Amino acid sequence: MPARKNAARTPAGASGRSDLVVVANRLSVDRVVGRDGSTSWRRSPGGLVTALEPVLRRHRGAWIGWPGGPIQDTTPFELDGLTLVPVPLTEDEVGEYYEGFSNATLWPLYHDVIVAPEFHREWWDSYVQVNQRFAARAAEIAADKAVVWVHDYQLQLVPQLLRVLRPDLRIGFFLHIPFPPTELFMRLPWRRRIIEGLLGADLVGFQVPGAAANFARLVRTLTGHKTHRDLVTLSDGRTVRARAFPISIDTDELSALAKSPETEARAKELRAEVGNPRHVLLGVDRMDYTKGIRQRLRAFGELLQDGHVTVDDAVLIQVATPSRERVEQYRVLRDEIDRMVGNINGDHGRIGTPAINYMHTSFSRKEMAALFLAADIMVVTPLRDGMNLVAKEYVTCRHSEDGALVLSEFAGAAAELKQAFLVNPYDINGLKETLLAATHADSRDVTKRMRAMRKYILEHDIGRWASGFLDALTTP
Ligand code: ADQ
Repeated sequence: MPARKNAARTPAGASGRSDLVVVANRLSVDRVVGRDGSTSWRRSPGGLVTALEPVLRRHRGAWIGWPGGPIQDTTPFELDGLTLVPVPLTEDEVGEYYEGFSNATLWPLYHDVIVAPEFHREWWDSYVQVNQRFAARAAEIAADKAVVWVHDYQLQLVPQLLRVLRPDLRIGFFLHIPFPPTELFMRLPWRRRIIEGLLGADLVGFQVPGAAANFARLVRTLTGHKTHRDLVTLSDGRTVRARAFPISIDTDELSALAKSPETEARAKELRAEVGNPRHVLLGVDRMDYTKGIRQRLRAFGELLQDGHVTVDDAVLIQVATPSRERVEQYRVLRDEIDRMVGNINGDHGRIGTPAINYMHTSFSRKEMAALFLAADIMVVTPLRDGMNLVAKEYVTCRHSEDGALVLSEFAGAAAELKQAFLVNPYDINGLKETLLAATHADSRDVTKRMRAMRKYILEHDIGRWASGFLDALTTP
């Protein structure tokens, strides 16, 4: 394997074990391969990493995860005071555990079966095998009585597997995506194993209270354990708490970016680049069938078709970063969205002024902040979403307290951002009306809504989320 340039090979602490361990499908760093074939690591820009890094540093923390790609080296290494512990996956496991069971079984099942989940026994076997590997690695890395925080749907068996190996640990689990109602979850052939896997934790966190309630109901249905409010009591007397901890973003960092004169200038430039229409509408999503991109385009296309708006009134910037392209449904979606955009632009655009400025590009945080500043109306229309951070990012950037957020009722964020223009994205007429209402809204109404949402978001940032979860986990 080529040399790593910026990583030291010393594991955390004198014992080499850590008091706080995060276990997630992906490591918190991305591998960068240089021209000479040497590799180095770069911190990935996500909010989770930002939130957890300071806590991990304070606690001699370690982060366990798949480094991405075919790397087979498992030696822990240090980067910026954090111990990183790679868990390798074989190519078959990437296909079966990750793209298969995680992204083509659990992801659609947990998102209202917007597309049909596939059930394959070999995918499940691979999921079990990889969860065992993560649990075994966490058991080696965690110090005596350490706190271990497991993340997301790819690793739902880890809490129980880890508890068997290390009953001394305090184990937390957080699910970033929705948790489905009983009627849907019951389809899963391995439903009981998943619930038992999660019950290995002391604290199971969800994005919204409804997800925690779904979990409690499934616990009663599938295991017969007693539940009372957020408390599950197991037959051996151990208790598990299941509660909502709505995730947030690093508001300090983003709001500083949005306030910089450079970003403001870039936002003006962006508006000019799309033809200085009266209203700039913006959509930013991973290209995913859960995000309601089709419905958004249909509504906007019909508004142009009906003559309610022209490209002088309103232009849509739609950023859709390609994602999971080896999963069939995602390739189908991308083709369909590409075609819809082509049709709408062909019918309604003018030379130099397309109705939709459509990009697959991945942007820097700075450019994202400029896009949020440039947009009068942010259109967030998922059919189902655990939280949706884009909605929170838009609100954070609007320091002049203007800008309308059109937000799906089915995003976790809708439970907190109650002053948004809320929509049911399945209702195309309703969506059209709401888009028009947002464009015609009185500026005092828009400011009132934005002020209330900003107050809430700035008080509920990612740091508060992380410490809220860890406090609840470590306080008996
Ligand atoms: P995602 O489904 O990935 O997250 P979301 O919460 O919107 O969805 O987060 C996407 C992130 O990627 C945002 O920070 C956004 O700014 C960024 N992003 C999107 N497109 C980008 C682009 N083109 N360039 C640069 N950055 C881009 C999952 C769940 C969500 C949950 C989060 C966090 O599906 O429901 O909110 O985890 O728990």
